[in-house]
Amino acid sequence: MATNRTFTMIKPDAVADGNSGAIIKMIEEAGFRIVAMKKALLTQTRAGEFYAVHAERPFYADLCEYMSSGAIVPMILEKENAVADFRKLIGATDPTKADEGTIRKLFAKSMSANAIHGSDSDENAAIESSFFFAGLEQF
Ligand code: DGI
Repeated sequence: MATNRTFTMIKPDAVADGNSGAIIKMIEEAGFRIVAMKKALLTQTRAGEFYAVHAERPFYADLCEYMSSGAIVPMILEKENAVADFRKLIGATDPTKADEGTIRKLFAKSMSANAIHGSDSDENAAIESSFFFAGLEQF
């Protein structure tokens, strides 16, 4: 299977709770290599651009407010089958439905404050990675 990349960000609830280190440890132990990483703060406008696909959904305004409420840790990750394997590692969007041992089961507080993002396709992984990182920041 080919090595490919996915994009993730540790969300404001998990960063504020001091769970970034534990989450990064789980990611590395699951075999992902960190290609790029930083700490960032989104404005509501930038959060809205990132989640533009959800613009018509009822939770969109709350999502943008929440995603700009505190620092996040965006990362690009590399592994064989990265997108699908990372979605498995983070678990379901709704933490009450997330499997035992997943990042969301362990760290998410609610459907909105669900600790971590993971791209849902190779195409979106590339778009989301370039939203946060220039080519020269990827090693
Ligand atoms: O790829 P995911 O993050 O698992 O889920 P998604 O791309 O469908 O939605 C993006 C984020 O939007 C998700 O992590 C949390 C939020 N969200 C999605 N569906 C709902 C929601 N928030 C609320 N409050 N209610 C929803 O139904």
